Amino acid sequence: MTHARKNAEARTSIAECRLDFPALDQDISGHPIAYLDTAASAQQPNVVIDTIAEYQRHDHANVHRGVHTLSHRATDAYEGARDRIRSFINAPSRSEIVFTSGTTESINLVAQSFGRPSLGSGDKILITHLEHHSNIVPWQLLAEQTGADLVVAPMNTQGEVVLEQLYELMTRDVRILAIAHVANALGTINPINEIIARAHELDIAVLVDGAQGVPHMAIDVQELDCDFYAFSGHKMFGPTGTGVLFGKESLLDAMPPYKGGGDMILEVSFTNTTFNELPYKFEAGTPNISGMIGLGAAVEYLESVGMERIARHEDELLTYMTERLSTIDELRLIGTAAQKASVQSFMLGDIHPHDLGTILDHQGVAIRTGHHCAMPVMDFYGVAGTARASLALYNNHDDIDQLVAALEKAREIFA
Ligand code: C6P
Repeated sequence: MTHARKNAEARTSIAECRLDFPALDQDISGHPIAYLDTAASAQQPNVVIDTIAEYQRHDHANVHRGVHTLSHRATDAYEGARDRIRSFINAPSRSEIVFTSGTTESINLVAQSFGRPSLGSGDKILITHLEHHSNIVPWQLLAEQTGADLVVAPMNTQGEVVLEQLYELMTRDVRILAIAHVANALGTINPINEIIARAHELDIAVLVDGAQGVPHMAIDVQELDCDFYAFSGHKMFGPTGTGVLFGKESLLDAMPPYKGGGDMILEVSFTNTTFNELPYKFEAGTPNISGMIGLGAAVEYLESVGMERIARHEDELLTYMTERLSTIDELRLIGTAAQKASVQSFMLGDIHPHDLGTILDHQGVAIRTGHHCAMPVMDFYGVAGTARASLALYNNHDDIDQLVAALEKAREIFA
């Protein structure tokens, strides 16, 4: 049994998992920290920190290159992380797990390698109004490069994609639909099973931006039948600078490399270069070895806690948080979709979100404020930014009570 599994299985309740996260064992401005900013970046459990430190101390070398012991150890640990991640999202093959630096790179890879060679004028790229900039700008660049049109499906005031209109926009000339699993500014869970099935009826490829999905619910890419699924390590308790692109093998196989360099080739001459097999064709240069090993440990940690258990816990907390926030005078909830995960945006009277964030920080409460890299969503609600509290497996009712007390304090200060 590995360290990660022992660690989490020893915890009889999910509440005790908080003890696995050393950053949560500190005071900020004289208050215990209430970390409600996981949607921006999650804290890391001891097992991730320790796994990386162990690797750095004893096993570090470059991967896929050396015949010596350390290089073998590094390669085994790095490729072991790939196997773990494959199984975590139930991908059919390890060839379909491409390591990247994060969701942003995963989406850019698909735009440039899947989209650029095959799209042209008369083609359409379909996205929705509630996307993160990382799932907007790469498609705008692609549209400029290829002459394709970017089409945006609208949202309603609850923060849900208007499905009838999305389906009307799915026409035969749409080549790819890029859609968030969970919207980062609003917490909306899109019904992607149904959306993917509808898209496939028209042969539209679907990329799911899973940055806010993977950390909070069990993902099965075979059951979803998505063509691409992109996610980031640092939102799922792993290190920054790590990410994954799942892609169906038949699609990845047909795509040209995204970047050129070492490790992505079989043979190089000045007249002809042949490319490595999947997934290495897309992994040029020395990768983030320690980061991906750390991400493997994070995945093992998540599995040992149990994704169903995490989803239930966060659901209960989100209901509690929404109820408590609703009792505060002049607090306006932004994003009230019927299906939501882990995130609540809000405004408090006319207090600027950044001022609110600063006052909350003085009460030990960490939230994110601003546009959340989703400016079109902010425009929709007519605000420059919001305050956003986001949850993870390590949060509890005390964190939410501390948030509510700090918001009441902010109201007093601004009264
Ligand atoms: N959202 C947030 O506070 P990167 O930066 O590549 O790890 O992830 C980008 C990204 C893409 N899609 C969604 C839905 C996201 O939420 C994010 C990151 C953070 O909401 C930082 S802006």
